[in-house]
Amino acid sequence: MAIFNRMPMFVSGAAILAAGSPALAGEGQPSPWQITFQNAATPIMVQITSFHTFVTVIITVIALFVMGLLIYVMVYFNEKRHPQPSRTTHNTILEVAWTVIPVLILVAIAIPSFRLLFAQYDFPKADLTVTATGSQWYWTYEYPDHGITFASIIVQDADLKPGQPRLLTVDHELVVPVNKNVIVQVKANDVIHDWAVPSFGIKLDAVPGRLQRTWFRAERTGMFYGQCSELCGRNHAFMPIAIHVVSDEEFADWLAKQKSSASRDEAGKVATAEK
Ligand SMILES: [Cu+2]
Repeated sequence: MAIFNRMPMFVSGAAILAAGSPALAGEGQPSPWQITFQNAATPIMVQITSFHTFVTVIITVIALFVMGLLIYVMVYFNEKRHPQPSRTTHNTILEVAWTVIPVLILVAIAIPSFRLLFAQYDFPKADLTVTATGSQWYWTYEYPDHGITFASIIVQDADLKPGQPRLLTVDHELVVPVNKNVIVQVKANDVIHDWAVPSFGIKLDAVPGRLQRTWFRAERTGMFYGQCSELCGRNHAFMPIAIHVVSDEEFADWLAKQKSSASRDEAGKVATAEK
């Protein structure tokens, strides 16, 4: 029977749940059996996660309360037990309560909701500005203050090195310093794409002819992955976003290396042009 075939899956799922394995969250990328958000790597994602938990608790309490009322009514006020229905139509206290309490609940949700919204749109002073441009089907990154531009293209399965996640690894990842405010300008060349990085709490449409902005401050070093999140055509699933968060020194080294290779390319072009 199908259900028994699936038993091992249920059992291992339960075992993971019981163990409270960190695999349930995922660090910088999705993980098997993940049921929660990826671990937050920015203050905004910390805020999103706690807002989500807060609202989930409220929803759960309301759902249980309504279910309890329904069961209560079905058990104690069914036709068998109550052949003569009550003729009560108004109860002022009850009516005030079921109006005021939901209003208070909504206000309690609105306050942290707006606080989060303002935090997302309150751009700090930029330590670094990068531009992400979506094209069918890859991202181009630009560091306008450093004159660096490069395309970031998916690595095919056959070319993956050990430890590199499938469908998320790119040839040149976006490199940013840790604990620095990075402003990301997002745009598109052809159709609408979407620059999304779950552990940073970012999901922003890349719209042709329009410059959108978001920001993040990564608080840990490491690799953080995302994917284009707007259906953009045949290879929509194959234009991942990979961000390498590094220390200040590593970032300075990387910048220097990029600049020297860029000037070498320029020199090469000049040399070729002169031939
Ligand atoms: Cu896309």
